Amino acid sequence: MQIENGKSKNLKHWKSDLFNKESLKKTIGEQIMETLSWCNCNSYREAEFVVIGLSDESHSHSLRKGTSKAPNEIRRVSRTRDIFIENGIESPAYTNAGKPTSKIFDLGNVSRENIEFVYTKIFNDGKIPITLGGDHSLTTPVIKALGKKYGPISLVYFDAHPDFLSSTRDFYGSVIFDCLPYIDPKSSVMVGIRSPEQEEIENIKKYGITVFSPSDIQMHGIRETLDAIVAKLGRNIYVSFDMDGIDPAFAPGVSVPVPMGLNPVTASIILKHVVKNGIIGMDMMEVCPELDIQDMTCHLASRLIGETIASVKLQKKTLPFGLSAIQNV
Ligand SMILES: [Mn+2]
Repeated sequence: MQIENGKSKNLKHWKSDLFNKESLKKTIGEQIMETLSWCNCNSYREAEFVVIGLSDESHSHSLRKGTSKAPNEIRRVSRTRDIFIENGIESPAYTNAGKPTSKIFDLGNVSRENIEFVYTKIFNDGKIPITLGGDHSLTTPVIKALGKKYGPISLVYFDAHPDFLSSTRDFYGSVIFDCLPYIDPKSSVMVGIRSPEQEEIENIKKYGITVFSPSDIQMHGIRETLDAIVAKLGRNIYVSFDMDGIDPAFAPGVSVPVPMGLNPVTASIILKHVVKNGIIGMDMMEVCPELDIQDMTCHLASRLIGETIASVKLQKKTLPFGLSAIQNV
């Protein structure tokens, strides 16, 4: 196995005594200029969440290219928009869910062929991976690695498209079908779906995944939607977030935009609600920085990740009046 920047290192030499920022990056992760703004520790060993960039789009069929640049761009935008400098001192901008109090470490970027090794390692070390994609097909090897360890996964899939084709495999349109051996469809949900193909509708019915379209959510309201989603979910929750689930008015920088999508507040409320009792991992996929407008999609991706991480351990927090209403959604 080779690392992405061309240095030929065998990952089996990734020993636990190398788990500090510099040596770990030399050993496994591609050197990156900046870490995600939410990252607050320099050591893999003490981290509870591990941010990993997957800067690959080789299994996308989209005419709009550029998702491989998203991990580094989301990091860069996150640091310019979510950290303020006051008198030379960095001041992080908190989320609606408060200050992320967990230990978060940015590992850098990892190549597609090293996904299984890296995610299995992260699992074995009891840490939670937060992935920056990349095209959505990269979710498949991540879910495979985690599913082999955890058993069937309860998947929460934010997307405009079901990604449930079975006639073509191993690409960004067949993620759900490719992951079927590792997920429990009956306890999995799709949120934001509004552009399915006939074959995908048949697969959704056949395997019994519950779908919440943006119209469903608007018609039934957010509280009823939250109850319906939670009623479906099981253990081992994994959140996969395709930024095209959000309306292109808010997230234009994606590879396959579809109008009439989720608004960011709705998406963040659902996110916060489904992750609050714990997740086994999360990914943020399909951002296309070159097609973005004033970095708004990259910034939103960063904020949704921040909301998620800050929400996972909300139970112990006391928040100021006003924010607590958000906490208790
Ligand atoms: Mn997708």
